[in-house]
Amino acid sequence: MEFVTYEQKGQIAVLTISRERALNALNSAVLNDIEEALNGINYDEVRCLIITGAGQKSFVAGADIAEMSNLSVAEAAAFSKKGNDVFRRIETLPIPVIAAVNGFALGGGCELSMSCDIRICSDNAVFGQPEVGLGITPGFGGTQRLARLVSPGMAKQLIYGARNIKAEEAKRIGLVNEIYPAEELMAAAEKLASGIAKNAPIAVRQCKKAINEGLELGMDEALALEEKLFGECFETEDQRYGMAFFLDKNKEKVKEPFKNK
Ligand code: CO8
Repeated sequence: MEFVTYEQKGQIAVLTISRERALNALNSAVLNDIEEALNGINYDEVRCLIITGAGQKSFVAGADIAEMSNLSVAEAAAFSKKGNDVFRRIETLPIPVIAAVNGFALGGGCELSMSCDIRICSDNAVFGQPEVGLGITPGFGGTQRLARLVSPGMAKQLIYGARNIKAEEAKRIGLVNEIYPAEELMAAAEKLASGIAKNAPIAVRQCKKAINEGLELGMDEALALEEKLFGECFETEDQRYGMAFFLDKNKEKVKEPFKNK
């Protein structure tokens, strides 16, 4: 892979978009590389994925404007579909994904971060959907995910106004969970990922499914989905062990790591 590095560190993995000379802008080759890296995840071992950008300045500064500039209607729709397919894949990965946003997250970069389960950022991060200033709409899920993540009114204000916002404002509107000094961001992301990875992996996956799929349903169906996913945790080794450990009165032993994959 020319534009993505993928590194596994025990139960967590870090996917870094690495096209620094263009502030990690997403062209077709970068999207292909992201897809290839996702194909290579070993789910028997990896329990949480972190996505970040190479360098100190940018997470991803958007889809590649040079590549897009001369597209036909059909080609543009196809490029939008390609990005949407890759980001939907990220959104529905069986394991949680953390976006460690280390600088510009504009256009497709903001959209990439929104396909992740959790966003944290550096204090120099900038978020925005500047597309209408370029004569286009957001096309990698921005119109849909921003409206769901913040509120339709706030999403419309940001998208119609093509206004970039800094980390503090992104936190205030609920777009990111936490802000860190740039040099502490990756350590914070790894700590967050490790905190997730130590929990029962089947249960964590079921929670991701319950939240993501439940948000698409009416409340009655969503609760039925929760009941099903809750039920499926039972009789697993992790459920038996997790509850038996809690109930054990003789607790001098150290809690063993959860084993299920
Ligand atoms: N595409 C291509 N190249 C880029 C991009 C980009 N999105 N962003 C930066 N670059 C390149 C620059 O052209 C420059 O290259 P070079 O050195 O060869 O001139 C290099 O990266 C460094 O950039 P700057 O010199 O501009 O750096 P600055 O620090 O001055 O500015 C900014 C940084 C503010 C981030 C500025 O680069 C910028 O505004 N970039 C564009 C941001 C943007 O508008 N992003 C949205 C793009 S549209 C989009 O993402 C739509 C997604 C949906 C697509 C749907 C498919 C049809």
